[in-house]
Amino acid sequence: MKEQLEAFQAAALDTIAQADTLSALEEARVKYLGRKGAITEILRGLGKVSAEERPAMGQLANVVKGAIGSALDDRKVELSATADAAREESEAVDLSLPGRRPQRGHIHMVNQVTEEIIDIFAGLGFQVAVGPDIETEFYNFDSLNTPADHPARDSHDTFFVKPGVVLRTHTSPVQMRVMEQVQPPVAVLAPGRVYRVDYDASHSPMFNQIEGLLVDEGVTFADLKGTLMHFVHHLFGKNTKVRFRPHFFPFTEPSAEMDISCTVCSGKGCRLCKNSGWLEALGCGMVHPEVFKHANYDYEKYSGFAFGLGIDRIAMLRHAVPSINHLYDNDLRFLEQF
Ligand code: 2NM
Repeated sequence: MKEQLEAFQAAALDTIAQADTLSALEEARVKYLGRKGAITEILRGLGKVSAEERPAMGQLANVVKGAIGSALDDRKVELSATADAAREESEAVDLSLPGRRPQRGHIHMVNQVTEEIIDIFAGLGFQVAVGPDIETEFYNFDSLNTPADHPARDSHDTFFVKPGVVLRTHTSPVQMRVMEQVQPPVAVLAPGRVYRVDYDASHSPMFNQIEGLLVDEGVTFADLKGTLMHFVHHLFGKNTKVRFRPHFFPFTEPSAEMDISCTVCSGKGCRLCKNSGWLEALGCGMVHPEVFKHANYDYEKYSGFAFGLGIDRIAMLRHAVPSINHLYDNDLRFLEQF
């Protein structure tokens, strides 16, 4: 039995020395010292050993067990250290690698154009005013001289929140609210989101508008023209031509639409301007006396001009964007280009 134990120890120590992973080592522990392991098997043979020899054999068995146990412990310490070192190396940070540039956001193209337009009018003394997207029919229509039977007021053109309450179809109600608060002179710009029931390549149910309003004593259509020409020359360049065509709006009289010479062909005729040489830019006019009545302005003393333009259309012209919906789909592959 002594030889058996010695051979057993030698085999165990050899296996332990050769175990090169923690799991191989655990396998060895189970094999030699486990409850169903080889040492148990040998100790069972102790019964057949003579009574004189038994204590010595028992002692030897314990020595062998102890030797294997401490060999296992020592090897475990070694292997753990190796495993730690390997993990440290694989997880090490290479400080010489170039960093990853964090993605940086930027101002949306529509808001960039809004800010440009505001800057131009701010240079003329206009101030920015804002108001709610959800408006009463009174501020959105009635106070702006738009009669109850006007086609723009039906649910085919206007989003109704509930009877008497709409999503504003223009930012004019903002100007109305300003006029209620302050007496002339006023010069305000009202930028913001507006909503209309319309959806195709050139219409989005939500779009952005800027309206302007200037009221004082002696304001004329010549002031309107001069102001808008200054604006166009600064936004599109000094060589841009303008023309005014008579139009109708309920809240201005007279009213006009202003065209600018085509930004692509400078008026020679191209696909963008449908060979006309002109692009529709904005609507404008002299504020209707009925509007001043609602504002409690003395329409004998004061006169004023107002205008409104779609920022999206201008942003599209600027960057040759084929569909307005590109502006609002929030596809970063598109937006990041501007
Ligand atoms: C436009 C065209 C013409 C306009 C009128 C007013 C107000 F409040 F003074 F009555 N604000 N904006 C106006 C006038 C808007 O958009 C095409």
